[in-house]
Amino acid sequence: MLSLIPLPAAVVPRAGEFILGPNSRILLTDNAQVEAVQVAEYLADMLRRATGLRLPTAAAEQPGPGDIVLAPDPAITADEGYRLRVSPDRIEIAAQTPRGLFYGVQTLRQLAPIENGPPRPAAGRSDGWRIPAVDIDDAPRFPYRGMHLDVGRHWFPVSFIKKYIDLLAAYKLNTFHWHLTDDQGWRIEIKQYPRLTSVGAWRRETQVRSAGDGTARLDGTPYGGFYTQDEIREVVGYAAAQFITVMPEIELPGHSRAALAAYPELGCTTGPFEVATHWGIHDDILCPSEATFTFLENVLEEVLALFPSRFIHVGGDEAPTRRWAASGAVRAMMAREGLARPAEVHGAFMRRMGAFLAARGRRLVGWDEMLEGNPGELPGAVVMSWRGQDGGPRAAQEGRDVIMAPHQFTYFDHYQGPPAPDEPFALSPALTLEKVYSFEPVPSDLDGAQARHILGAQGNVWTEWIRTPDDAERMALPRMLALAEVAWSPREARDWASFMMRLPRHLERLAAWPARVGRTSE
Ligand code: TNX
Repeated sequence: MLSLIPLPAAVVPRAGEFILGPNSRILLTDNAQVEAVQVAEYLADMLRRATGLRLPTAAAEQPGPGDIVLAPDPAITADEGYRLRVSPDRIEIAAQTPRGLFYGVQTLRQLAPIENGPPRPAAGRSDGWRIPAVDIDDAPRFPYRGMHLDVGRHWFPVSFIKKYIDLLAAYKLNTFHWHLTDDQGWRIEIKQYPRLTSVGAWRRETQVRSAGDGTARLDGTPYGGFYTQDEIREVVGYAAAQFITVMPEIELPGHSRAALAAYPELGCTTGPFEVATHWGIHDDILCPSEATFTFLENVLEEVLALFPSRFIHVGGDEAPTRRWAASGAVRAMMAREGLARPAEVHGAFMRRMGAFLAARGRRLVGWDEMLEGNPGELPGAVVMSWRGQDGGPRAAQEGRDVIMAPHQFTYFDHYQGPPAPDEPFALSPALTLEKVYSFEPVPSDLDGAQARHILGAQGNVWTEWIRTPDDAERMALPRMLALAEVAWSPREARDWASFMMRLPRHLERLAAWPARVGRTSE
């Protein structure tokens, strides 16, 4: 059995095996695109880590025995699809796009020895590493396959962000949803508003709980951190080299206490506001004034310059309307704009931001609460469905595109099973690996046309109770692998027993995972 995760669309084992040895080469066609050359170099780097062999990359020569050939093939129509042929004679990876080649390389990687694993003689033989012959034809089920990380509640170093991106790439996920702002911290440098990070990135202390403990207390220790624009660019470039889009999230109008602490004039009251030290839902949110809209548009201009992603997430979740309802200015705005309920002010936020983004060729993404404020048409907007499984189907029925991230199946801040005695506090009920694996992103009540609005699925890692990179990994893994298979593999091919048979090899691989695997400028 080949331990491939996510399971490819079609796998046909063949007789024999390919031998990778010191004379193997990685060959590209003469006119290969720059990105394809980079994929070849990535493969060479990976095989070096796995076997110690330094294989040359060369432009198309006649492939000889033991060579690996990366070839363009316009007949492979799926943008992310590829064909992998391992025969005793050679390995061939074909795709229409460099992205497809990259996924073929990721599949080959799972057939090769573990990188930085325990030293292995070449499968016990002196003449090379053996890779079983196989024909694989593969393409993803969904175009959007995401993992989220909340760096607002806790900040994670760039080195870990890169490792996270490496992990996503290894499992053919293609979007990193970077949750950059929240009540408890603003984590992205914005040149026009320096107080967002000089003030908004720091909190006085943090609400904590001991392992398994229900009682919360404040730890009395100042906490903070942020990413400079140079660091952001570095991460975006690092991800792009692995065909991962970084989708930033700037939370509005709620989850914005850090922004209010920095610029109190954006609130509906005079505050005072403080970067939050407690978790949960906070009443102080952005006030729908021209000053706020100008601020948000200026912030987003800088964000757009940093992130080429078509999708830009603007939050929209958990925004209580209490402050709006009590504000004379907001009531006057509602009368002026014909908004019946304070909730519709939320729709006004979404319309304004949606139009701003659309005019710049981007698409607004919002949590499913965005549907409740009568946002109207919102051309191009995408709903991220998290509160159960109703928001998604409703949005799809309204003709909106949807990303499914229902908390019952994709919230990796919940325990994975009965907590170990010393395990850091996490949310209940437990979300087991099997439950993640059972997740079906396309709700059963959608017809074919509606189902095409389901762009894909995402796993979310909220970090109120996740303080360190080790903890984030422990929570994300191995559930991320189940999610990856849900988002990539054909529905009919999914099989829990088979997944469990394939998993141990990956646990071994993950245990040996180097701090950073991908290529980097550092
Ligand atoms: C709800 S999911 C939130 C987050 C919390 C999470 C905890 C969503 C859009 N909002 O702010 O971190 O629950 O699971």
